[in-house]
Amino acid sequence: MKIEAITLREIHMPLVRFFETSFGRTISRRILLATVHCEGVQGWGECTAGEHPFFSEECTDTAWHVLKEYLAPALAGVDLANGGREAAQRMAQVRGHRMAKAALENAVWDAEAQAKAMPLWKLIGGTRQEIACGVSIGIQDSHDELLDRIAMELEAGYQRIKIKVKPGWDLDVLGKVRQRFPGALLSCDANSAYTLDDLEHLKKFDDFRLLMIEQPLWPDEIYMHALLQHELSTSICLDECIVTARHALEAIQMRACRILNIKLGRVGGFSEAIRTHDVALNAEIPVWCGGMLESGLGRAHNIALSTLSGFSLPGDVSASARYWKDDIIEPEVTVSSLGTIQVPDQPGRGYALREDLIESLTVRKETIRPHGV
Ligand code: OSB
Ligand code: MG
Repeated sequence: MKIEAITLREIHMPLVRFFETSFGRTISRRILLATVHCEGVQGWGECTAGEHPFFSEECTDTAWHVLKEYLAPALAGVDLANGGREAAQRMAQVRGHRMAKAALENAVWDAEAQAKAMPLWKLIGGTRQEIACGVSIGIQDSHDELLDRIAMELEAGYQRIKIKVKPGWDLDVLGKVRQRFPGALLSCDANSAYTLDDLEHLKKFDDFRLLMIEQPLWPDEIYMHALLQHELSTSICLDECIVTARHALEAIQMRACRILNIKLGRVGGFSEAIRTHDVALNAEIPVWCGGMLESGLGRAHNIALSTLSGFSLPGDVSASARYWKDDIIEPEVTVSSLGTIQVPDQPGRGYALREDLIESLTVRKETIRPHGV
């Protein structure tokens, strides 16, 4: 598959409601999209970097720089015999910048699925036609607001509730949530807000029958999570500190977690996400697909990823309408009253792009062509 040119663009999309984590509040997204133009087919990928380097080192502007100066030039004009996997290999000279790489690699997978007229989820080896959905609910202005939101999402059918926690928004909140929703499948995500000095405090999380506590400690630390997991009965799920399949293997061997969150951007694209999934499946560690407040494009790719057989827990992949007034895909992602998404059977990602809407949301755009063309 020949990459004739690559278009990068930045779109601005206001969230229907703010989303707050231990590292800050997001009210509007600046999202980078990459389009690979290949012999009449356009593959699209989304960069999941945030507006600021708070979740990880990457942000919208570092991704734009690295995509424009290094990653797009590494692929423009190249004939990829082995699709997305080869795209990843050709970008490997750049260290890190995984979310930037994933935007391009996933665009190549998207193009390959269209060129082969097969659903993307089948191309990556998916096995299920329906995926289970949970929601991630941010820190709110009040406890009552949070309880109301949880009630609403459970009523809508979502199978698992995850709440964000941080020092000062944790034990009291979890206590109230448990009291009001004793039977809910409940987890929490700290986004690295604690240290091992908080050990006695973190042990109290065991009182709430949580499915998991996600990434309680440092974003670059696996071993310390192993020490903590040894002290907790609640399962730890790692997010931030697993950026390769090797990390997943190390974490599993160290018993640093019993569950893994896999994000396409965090690990650098479909090929590493599939390898990470395979490592977990082999070790019988359940995985689920995380979210990064994606537009419909990234959401469609998350749905495809979630069809791999090891994704046995409800993910953070939920309905478009929870994030956007108008999503950039057609149809929007909808969730059934049983908390599931039906995986589309059409070729490619299975959701058309609303290109006029995308154009109207675009604030910058640049096309990279092969050298000398
Ligand atoms: O840690 O999973 C996370 C959003 C932004 C950055 C990090 C995370 C999240 C979420 C939201 O939890 C998941 C979503 O609804 O897309
Ligand atoms: Mg997380």
